[in-house]
Parts: sequence; C-alpha cells; structure tokens
Amino acid sequence: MTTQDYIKREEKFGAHNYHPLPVVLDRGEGIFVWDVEGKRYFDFLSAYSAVNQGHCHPKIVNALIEQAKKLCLTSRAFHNSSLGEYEEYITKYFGYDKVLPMNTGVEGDETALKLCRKWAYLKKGVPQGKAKIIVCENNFHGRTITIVSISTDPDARKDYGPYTPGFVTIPYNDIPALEKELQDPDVAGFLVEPIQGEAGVYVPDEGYLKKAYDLCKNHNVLFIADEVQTGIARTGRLLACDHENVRPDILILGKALSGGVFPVSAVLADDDIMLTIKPGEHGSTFGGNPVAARVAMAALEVVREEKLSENAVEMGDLFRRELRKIDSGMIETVRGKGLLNAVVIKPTNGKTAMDVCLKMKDNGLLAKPTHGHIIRFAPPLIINREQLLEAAGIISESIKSFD
Ligand code: IF1
Repeated sequence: MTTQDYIKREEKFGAHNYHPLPVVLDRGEGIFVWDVEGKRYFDFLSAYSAVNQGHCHPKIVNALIEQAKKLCLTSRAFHNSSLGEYEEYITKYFGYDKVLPMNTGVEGDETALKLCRKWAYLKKGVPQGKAKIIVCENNFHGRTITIVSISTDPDARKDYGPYTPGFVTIPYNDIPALEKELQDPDVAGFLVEPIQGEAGVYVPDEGYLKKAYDLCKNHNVLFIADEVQTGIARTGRLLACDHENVRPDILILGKALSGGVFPVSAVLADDDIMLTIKPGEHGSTFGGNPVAARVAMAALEVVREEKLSENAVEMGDLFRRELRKIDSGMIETVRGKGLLNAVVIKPTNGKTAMDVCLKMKDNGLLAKPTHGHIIRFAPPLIINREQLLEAAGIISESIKSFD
C-alpha cells in the first residue's frame, strides 16, 4: 500500500475532524519517526508535547508490557497493587498532598473545574450555583462541551451550544483585567496555561504568573494551572510555573506524564481542596489503572534520570539562536521557552506556513502550522546538539527555498 492508499482509506472510513499533513507514520524511535515508505523524519511536534521522552522509550514501553501481562484494569471498585505506589510517587515528585488520576488532558481540566466548584461551595462559602471561574482568551483546554464553552476559538465552539455557564473570560497576560474580575466574591478559581500552546506558543510577560498567583491568594481564589502541554520539562523546568516559583493550588498534567505511550492525566492538590470530593462524586473507569500507574512512574523517572529539563534549556537556547540566524523575509518572529518554540511566518510570494511545513516534510522534518501563520517546533527533549543543528539546517533550507 502507498501513502495515498492509507490516506484514502482514512478519508473513506474515518470522520473528517482532522486535516493531517500527508504523511503516514509507521514506526518511531527517540526523536525520529519513519513513514510507510521507509523515509525517516525528525519529529518536531512530539504529538503536541506528549512524547517528551522520545518515541517508544524502552523503559516506559517495558513498564507498559510488564504490567499489561500481569493486570490491566480493575476499575476503582477494587484496589490495585500499583495505584498506591504511583500516588505516593507522583505526589512526592510534585510536592502535593494528593493526586486524582484521570486519562486525558481534558478530563484533567474538567476534574480541576469540578474540584474548584466543590471547594467554592464547601470551603469558601460561595452561594450554591453562583461559583465563577475566570479563564483566558485564546485558551486551549480540550474538547468537551464545558471546555469548548470557555473557548474563544470559533472552530472549537461554533454549533456546539448551549454553552456551560459560570465562566468569565479575560485577556491573557492582563493583570488589571484579572484584578477587576477578582473583585466579585463569587469567583472561585482562575484557570490558566503558563504558556498558551495552541494560541501559538504565546509566552506571557515575565512576572505575570507570579502576580496573577498573588492576586488570587489575596482574594481567596484558587490558581489552577493547565500544564498538560507545558509541564514535564517541556519549557526547561519540570513545570512552566517553576520559572516564576509559583505553586498552583490545582495542577493539571497529561500528555508526557505517560511519555505518549498511553493516555494518563492527573490532578494534584492539597487535602484542603482535594478532600472536598467524596466517594462516588467523581471518577473514571480507566483512571488510576495499574498500567497507567506503572507507565507514569517510568515516564517521570526518565525525566529525572535523563535530565530532560536541563537539556530542554540548553537545546532550546541553541535552537532559538540558530533560527534567529536564518536570513529570510518569511520569518517574522521566533519565540518560546525551553523546547516549546514557534516561528511566526510572513506569507511571501503566496507561500504560507503550510507550504513551509510541506517543504520541511520533503526535507525530512515534521511540524504543524497553527492559526495559519505560526509553526510550532517541539522536538522530544532527548534531542542532542548534533541532531538539533541538523534539524535547524533543514528548517533553514526549507524556509530559504521560498525567498
Ligand atoms: C487535539 C491543540 C495542542 C492542551 C492543554 C488540555 C488539553 C490540551 C493545554 C487536552 C490538548 C492537544 C489536543 C490535540 C491537539 C493538541 C493541541 F493544537 F489542539 F491545541 F497541543 F496545542 N490542555 N492539546 O494543549 O488534552 O484531552 O487532548 O488529552 O487534536 O485536539 P487531551
């Protein structure tokens, strides 16, 4: 079967809710993936930062296989012999009293919102049905009805109403707007991405997170960080909030928490918040399953053992330096933190960010445009200097071919 055969079959039998680059991947190892015709590519998307530890990391895959042979799923109707060990491991790793395990990122966000509302009614004393949660313009937190209700992206939300009430939207990176909304005593939480990934790797001003956190504290409002994309060493620290020494009241993790092997997400908080949810009040069939527990412990061990945060700092600095050297009118800006970076493309001679991505694909590197004119570059965090320089060469050559 050729690449076109695979693509035609997906088009015929699969829903058309995606528009992928025309490449059919068959195998992955480390920072590389291979297509069905045997061609090798640098993976500069890493499944949207889920594969921070690299494709098919042997330690993580082995944890999956060994546990899968023993026990896969019990549901939470019974205890399992891996869950407690994982709960102790992850809470100590991130420094929280408790964890609530889920599967996908959006479930983590939904869990955080439910937890925040519970806390508002049981602890803060907000009148029933009145709790408000502040969110930011251009956020991306997933795809459920409530989460698209708080989206400002027409593609994500149009025709999915009626929308969930109880949210207030303010501009991102805008402290005065936050301060104004916090005057309302019914505000229970502020949900924020430390760097807005889908918005185009939008890095807020230095000090924004710290100021926002302090304001939340002053108003007895929970600071909720969605680190699904920015967490697990992607930006050069274990959490992007660590750059400003902010410890979120509620922390949401997903994606690379499993090294991309399996859907694993988690919500972390201290007892005062977490214990407001009582037995039977929230859950998931697969959340906290033994395979997820083993996979997540292995994935987090790899982050420490292979010093992925440190490497993300070094390789990220080198990457931005290399990209800023490219002499092309097509490059408007290069921005990012650690190995979460983006290039804003100025369309030239009718060529767009998509054309650049197609050219890079031909030249052996995969990345995806967002919002038409931005290309996100996020390789696995295990990339080394020599590989990074080779990849930067491919990016440079591809962009320059349009000048
Ligand atoms: C898709 C985007 C990225 C996320 C943050 C929660 C979730 C995500 C900060 C939900 C998910 C994914 C979803 C994926 C593509 C990808 C994405 F382009 F759509 F926006 F990364 F930038 N919080 N982001 O980034 O996690 O439920 O998907 O596990 O195709 O929708 P999920």
